[in-house]
Amino acid sequence: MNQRLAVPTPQQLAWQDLELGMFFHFGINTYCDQEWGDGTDSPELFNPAELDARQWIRTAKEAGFNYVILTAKHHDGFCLWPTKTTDYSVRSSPWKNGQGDVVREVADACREEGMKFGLYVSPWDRNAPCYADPAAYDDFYAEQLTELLTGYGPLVEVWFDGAGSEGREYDWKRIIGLVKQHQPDAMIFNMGAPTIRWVGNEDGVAPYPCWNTAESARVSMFTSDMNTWMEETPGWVPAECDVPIRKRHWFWHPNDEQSLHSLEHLMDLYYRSVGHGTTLLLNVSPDKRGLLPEPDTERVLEFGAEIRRRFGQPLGSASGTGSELELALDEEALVDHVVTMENIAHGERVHAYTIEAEVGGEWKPVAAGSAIGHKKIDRIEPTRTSRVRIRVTEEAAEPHIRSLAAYSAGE
Ligand code: FUL
Repeated sequence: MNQRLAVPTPQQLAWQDLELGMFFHFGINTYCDQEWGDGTDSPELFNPAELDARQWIRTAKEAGFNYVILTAKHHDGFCLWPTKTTDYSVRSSPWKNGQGDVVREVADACREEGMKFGLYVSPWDRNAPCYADPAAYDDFYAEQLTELLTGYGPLVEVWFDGAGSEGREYDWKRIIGLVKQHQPDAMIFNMGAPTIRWVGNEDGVAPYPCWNTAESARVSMFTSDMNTWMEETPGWVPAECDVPIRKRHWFWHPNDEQSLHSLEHLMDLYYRSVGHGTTLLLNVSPDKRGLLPEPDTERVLEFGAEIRRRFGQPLGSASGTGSELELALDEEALVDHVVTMENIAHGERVHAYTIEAEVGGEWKPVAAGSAIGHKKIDRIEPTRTSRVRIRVTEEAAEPHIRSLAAYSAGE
């Protein structure tokens, strides 16, 4: 009965536990007040005189983020590392007299701070003349990837963006082969033979239920086409929700603080991403100086603090197998959140469940759902109780509940 259930690899399992990632969109666009460069902006513009990758990583860490992803190359083709493949890179910029390497600085800061590090490498390249020749570009892209996969230590994720590549075929067999060869533990985002998938929007929210199994996902924001994944793509392909902290702006823009999302909005995203069992990849863009701007830093720290305030300390928690699990609290409390996790190493077994609280000697339903997967957060009507239980009403196999926890978050 269990045999048909998809299960994660140990690497996927570890990645799903990370829950919060920070995206850094940084590059030539940062200097041009634009989201998509066309590959003609001069490298002379790139000069992050105060660049301090430690400030980025410490902020991420202090806010409770567990991995970061840097745009090593966005669609404009400008490379943040001194690649041998093109002159369109930091090497042609005045920054550190062309001797700098942003990828190196972020990788070093991550190593020092114990932060997991990943890279975004846009397949679509608007600068490379060879882009027009698919075979030549495959060679070029493979070389760029090899530099990144071999030069900067362990990577947690490689982010393959479908934007601009709608309808274009790359040599995925070769690309995925390179990732597997050099970074066998890295997650592969959405293309080729992915191990994680795009949630399908850039709003930072997952639908509910958001099952961990999938056969395809959308290519990009600009098409309703679904990706064709290679045959060896695993059945277990959990979703990642990406969203910029400034409304629809992935790169930094001057005088744009009004587009910073509110704390309330970010908390809503948290409930609808992590709370629906996915990871949240929140973009905070470094500015022209090469620093995370103060208002964004403050907001993301507030966000982390609010997550800790609500979910840092449960009133109690229980774990176990079977269709029913009870959590007895030490004393009666006002419960307003119940957070359930499956032990997904055994697959996603729960298909329907009810959460009940004992009130006046009777079990009263307070929440119900379908998927649990890595995590489900149920915000419930504040209920005074000392006993909470989950009843699984539909299951693929015997449920393994990693944790059933109750909280009094005051929200
Ligand atoms: C999209 C890109 O076009 C945006 O610029 C950004 O990089 C986002 C994460 O993915 O597809």
